[in-house]
Amino acid sequence: MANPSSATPGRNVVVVGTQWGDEGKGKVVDWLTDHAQGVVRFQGGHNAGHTLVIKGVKTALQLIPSGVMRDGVACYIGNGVVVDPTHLIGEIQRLEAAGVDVRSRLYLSESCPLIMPFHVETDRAREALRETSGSGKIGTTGKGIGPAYEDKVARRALRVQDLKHPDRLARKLRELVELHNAELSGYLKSSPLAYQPMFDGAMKAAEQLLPMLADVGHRLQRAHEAGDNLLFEGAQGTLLDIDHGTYPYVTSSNCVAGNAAAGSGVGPGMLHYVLGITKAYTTRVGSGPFPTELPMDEPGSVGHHLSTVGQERGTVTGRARRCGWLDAPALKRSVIINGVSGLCITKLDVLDGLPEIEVCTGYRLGGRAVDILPLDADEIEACEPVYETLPGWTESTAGIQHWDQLPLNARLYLERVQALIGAPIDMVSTGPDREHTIVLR
Ligand code: 2SA
Ligand code: MG
Repeated sequence: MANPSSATPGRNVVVVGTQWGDEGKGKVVDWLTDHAQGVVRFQGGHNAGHTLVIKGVKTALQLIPSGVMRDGVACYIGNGVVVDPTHLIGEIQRLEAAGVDVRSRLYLSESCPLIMPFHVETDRAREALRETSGSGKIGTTGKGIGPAYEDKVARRALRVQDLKHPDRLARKLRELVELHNAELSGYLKSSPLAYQPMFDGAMKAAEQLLPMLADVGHRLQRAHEAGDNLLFEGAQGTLLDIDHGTYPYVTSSNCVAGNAAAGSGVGPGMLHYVLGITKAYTTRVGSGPFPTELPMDEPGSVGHHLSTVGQERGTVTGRARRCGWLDAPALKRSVIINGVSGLCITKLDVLDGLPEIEVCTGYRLGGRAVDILPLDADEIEACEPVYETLPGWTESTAGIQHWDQLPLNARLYLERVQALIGAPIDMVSTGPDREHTIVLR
């Protein structure tokens, strides 16, 4: 399928970030949902922040799939997602207050691990310790994501399905509270947390969440057989993937397209097209190597331009995102790992008015030329980017809907990027609204 928005029944699309997150996946998923009957989250948790602008009104989603903003679209939270029950209920209620029906079409996998208050506390206390000990913060979102995935891998996590069985929940929770309190009040020098309020909170959440419990993988299979078009919505980005990212400056899940199957309970044969979302430049929030990073403080500098015009602040934490030029060797790796079928370039309009645009085409590393992002974070840190300079454009690209209407230099920039990365550009986003979209091919 050449076009990600093809309405061929039963054709499913995976949307993944090819950089360090915040590529604009939410907007693209919402736009593609015009042709989809279901949207699936398969990893991450409420560390994600997907900002949608619909008719000028901004909505930020964290845990609920971006398809929720289209009436009647089914929303699935797959087993690969870590769920903070209190947060999920709050997010549902905020959407309901804005007039969006959620409960009748949200399906929550009963296999999702739960994020509990001790995970949040541990996440924050570990970051504080990393800072004071000088080992360096990861810059997590402080939502308990890492510690919750640790419990999953250690085979002791509470899962959504435990909410159905109060006795089992109580037994597992007691053990977990004891374990985590030992770490909290031990070397983390933080306060231990009480069991009872946590148990009561979980039982209260259960009342609200149990009606949405589902066997998500099986439901997706049946929806697929009935001809539904499904969208698998990635969170964070490939360079934050636990295995393939800039480890240890990564999140704790697999963000790559391959996990769309494992994280939702379907077979890989159900994934037909992988859309890689790529910002026309690069941003990163949190610590870790970033070869094309630019200084951002000085008004008039390119870094300042990208940060301010691009409004580069974390949706969840409000942190300023680090900004830099597009990094082709990093994208090349993302294209390979994800098996990208086509790219969607977002936020092109942010480059409007820059006299010159640089693209990183490779690195110098210890006297060698390197044309793909290395795997070792220390080596990435030591990479010196090699740039190619292209002419900018003075015209505004904001809101343009047709390729032919883009300024010539903008088209030349995109064509050069396409050639460097090794994947076709199938879409371009020229603004936050649904209509600000160019479809190619
Ligand atoms: P965590 O909390 O354990 O997942 O953090 C580990 C690293 O992963 C990064 N990370 C993110 N990077 C970009 N965007 C994310 N979502 C929010 C957003 C972030 C925000 O959309 O803006 O509001 O700050 C996201 N989630 C996790 C994180 O910065 C760490 O580097
Ligand atoms: Mg985001």
